[in-house]
Order: sequence, then structure tokens, then C-alpha cells
Amino acid sequence: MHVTETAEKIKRMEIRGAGRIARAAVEALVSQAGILTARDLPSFRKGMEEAAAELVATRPTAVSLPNAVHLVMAAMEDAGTVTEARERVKERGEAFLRSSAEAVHRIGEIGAHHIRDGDTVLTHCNSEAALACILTAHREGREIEVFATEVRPGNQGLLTLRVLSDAGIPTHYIVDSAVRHYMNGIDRVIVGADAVTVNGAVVNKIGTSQVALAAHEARTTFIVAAETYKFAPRTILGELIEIEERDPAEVLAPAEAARLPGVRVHNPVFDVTPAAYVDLIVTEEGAIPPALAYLIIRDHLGWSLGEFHKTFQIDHRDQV
Ligand code: RI2
Repeated sequence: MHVTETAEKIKRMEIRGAGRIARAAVEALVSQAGILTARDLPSFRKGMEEAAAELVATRPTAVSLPNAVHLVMAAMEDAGTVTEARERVKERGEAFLRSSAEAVHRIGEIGAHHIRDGDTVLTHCNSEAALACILTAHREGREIEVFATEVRPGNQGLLTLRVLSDAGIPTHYIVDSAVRHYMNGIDRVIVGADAVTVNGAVVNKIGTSQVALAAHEARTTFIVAAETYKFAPRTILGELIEIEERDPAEVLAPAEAARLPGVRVHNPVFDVTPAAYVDLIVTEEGAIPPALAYLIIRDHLGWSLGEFHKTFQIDHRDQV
């Protein structure tokens, strides 16, 4: 698929889910590298950079998107010719697609260990990483039931219901505001992530922090399933994750809103769950407490504070 078509689909959320968005962007970059006609390396790079910028600008919150795009673009760094650059983008892109799929599989295996026979699990939104844990536990023979939320306003809960129903897992469908009502009967909450910050806070679909709060109050284990490329390197520098605000029309029909002139409708689609409410983050490298988020950013994404200082030529003395 071409870059612009992919970008439009991501914006409209026809392609959605932090992992899927990253993979679609990488596929678009690989395809762009294949079709870009450039006489020399600088113009090839420029064409690729424009494509990367268009993809990254689609949605601001899921850090999987800039992380994956950065990884693929960095493959061109020491290419000497257009052919070489094209080849490297292709190789790196394909490697990312393979490792991203493997990561979900591995997260499923690791996360499933945290689901016991007889458990009732609650999930919010539609996360392939979180579902991988639930599906693996079910495949391994654990008898489980799942509560899945509706997820206003996008109703991504329906996507989750289809996956669970296809797998034959007994499932309960509830509106988002019913979470606390049921929480005492829930053994595990498992959700995905769009971003994990250096201090272990988790950015995920709006409502996740309320689910976490209810889980915390009920002493229910709260697990996040997130590939390492969802960890946000730039939060080391104190950068905040931008919370996407979508069209208010997704929340209240424009005709209805027009009759309510004094009312402003808000539609933030993500929220931040503090690390204190997160028991475990399951990555493909293993399950970690949120306090170890920096290690993932440093050891698996290759970004440390020193790296930032070099890359952005920050003078250490200015930082103190
Ligand atoms: P996986 C989604 O965002 C949800 O917030 C979900 O929990 C998260 O991405 C991670 O999804 P959106 O695109 O990568 O629906 O685990 O706004 O599939």
C-alpha cells in the first residue's frame, strides 16, 4: 500500500492498534523505497524522509509508530548508493515485521503464565498483545472467562468479542462504566499499551486508568502487555506523550451537539495509568515491573541519556 493511502487509513483508524499501525507504516516505507525514483542518494533520502514524516504525523500517541519508522530509516544511514539504501530499508523493514509478529507470540507465552486455571480476566479495548496472553492461556487448557468492555466511543470492544468468541472463550460484554461494579470478581486485568514512559507509566485507550484504579482498590493484579518498541525513549528527556484528541462527532452526533450551543464535547482517546497501579509489564524480553522501563529503553531500544546527548549535541553541563 502507498504511503498516503496507509497514512489516511491510520488517521481514520481503519488501521488501528499500536502494533498494527507500526507494521503498516513499515510496510508502506518498504513499498515506498521500492517505487521511489531518485537519481542520487540525497534525493532518495529526502523522498524517504517525507514519507516517514507523513506516516509519523498520522496519530500522535502510539510511540510504536515513530519507533518503528526510526528503526527502518536508520538502516539507510551508512548506505553508499541508492540501491544499497533501498536494499537496507527492505531488509530492516522485513526484519521488523518478523520480529514484531514474534514479539506478540512471545508475549502471549509469557503473559499466559500469569493466568491461572479458573481465572476471570478483564480486558479493555482491543490489544493483540493482551489477547495473545488470553488466547495462549486458553490454548494451553486453562479454563478462563473474560470480561470485555465496550470502549466508547470507538467500540473496539466488539473486535475483542469476535476474537474471544471465535476462540470459544466464555465472554461477558460490559459498558465501560460497569468495570468497578464487577471488579471484585476479576482475578486479572490485562491490557495493551500505546506507550510506556521511562517512569513506567502506561498510556493506553481512554478509560484504562479508571480500570487500573478499580483494580488497585480491589487488589486485582493489573498486567500490561507491550512489545519493547512501545517504550518511549524521548520520555528520558522529560518529553510527555501527546494524548490524541479526536473529532467530538465520534462522541456526540453533530446534529445533537448543534442543539447544545453551550456544551463543549471532549474526545481524548488515551489516558495515562501511573506506574503505581501497574503490577507487571509483559514484554517479549520477559515480564518486568514498571520501575524497570528505563532498562528496556536503554538495552533494547538502544537509547540512553548519553545517546541523546550525543545525537542532539546536548551539553551535559546544561542539564544539571
Ligand atoms: P496492540 C490501541 O489503540 C489500544 O489502545 C490498544 O490497547 C493499543 O492500541 C495496543 O494495541 P487504538 O489504535 O498493539 O485503538 O496490543 O487507538 O494491538
